[in-house]
Amino acid sequence: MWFQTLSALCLAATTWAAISTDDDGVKSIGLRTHSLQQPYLDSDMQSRWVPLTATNWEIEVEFKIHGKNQLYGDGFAMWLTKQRGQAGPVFGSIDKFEGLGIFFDTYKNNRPGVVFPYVMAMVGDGHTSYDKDTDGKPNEFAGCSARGLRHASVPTKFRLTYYEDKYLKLDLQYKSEGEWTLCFETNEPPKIPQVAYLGFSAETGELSDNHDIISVQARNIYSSSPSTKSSPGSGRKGGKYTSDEKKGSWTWFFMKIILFCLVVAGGYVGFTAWRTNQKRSHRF
Ligand SMILES: [Ca+2]
Repeated sequence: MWFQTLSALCLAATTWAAISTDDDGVKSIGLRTHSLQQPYLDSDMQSRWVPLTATNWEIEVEFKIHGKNQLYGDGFAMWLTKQRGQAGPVFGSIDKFEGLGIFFDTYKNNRPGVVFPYVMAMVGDGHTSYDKDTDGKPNEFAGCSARGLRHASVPTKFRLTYYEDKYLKLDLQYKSEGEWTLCFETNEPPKIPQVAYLGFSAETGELSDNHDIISVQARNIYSSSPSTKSSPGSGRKGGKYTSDEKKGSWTWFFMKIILFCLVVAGGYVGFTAWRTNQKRSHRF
């Protein structure tokens, strides 16, 4: 009876483990306040700057950069900054920001030998200016070229994954649907302000273009095992993440339960065999 109860408990534990873990061993929960999809209830994106307090998160954005003109610019940005929705010269947002900016730069001001559109991350300390004349080169944290990002034949998306103190990765989808191209990944991520506002901005000037944010899906991630799968990208910071040191505390927890169950089951079988032997020896 006792053994049956224990078996049921073990089964429940393994079933639970199977349900709560996805292919990559990553558990996550959607952040509705940080997500946006059709039908849109508010038309003013400027009002959407919401504080992101999650420690580990993933933000997936579908966007579309398009227009009729031969010459176009300048691009758009996603922000995770201490500042909230203040207009300025950096892709429409405030300069000398504190936090992380991801720029989708469609107009090459001056970066010889670099293919545009260029996607890059800048980590602002609250004092440093973005250098528009060189497309942010002096303060680039990481980045990649993405030829074909504008007017792509498939829905264009980016996915930014962040594990505090461990990992930052930017993936892009613009070549074919379902194919993610690594832009950059690093296991030395920047410090993001404790309260950082998630927002978007775009800039046009003498040149114009359309920068559409179609959907935003933000998720809180609970696993500590970032995916190590990666395709070669032109990321500046290599540093492949190794998940050996922390293989996900939940997986380890269930492994321990299963091991415990195996030991108990083994003990029970041994005890039964011993008792049967004892009975036999009593008989003779
Ligand atoms: Ca530019």
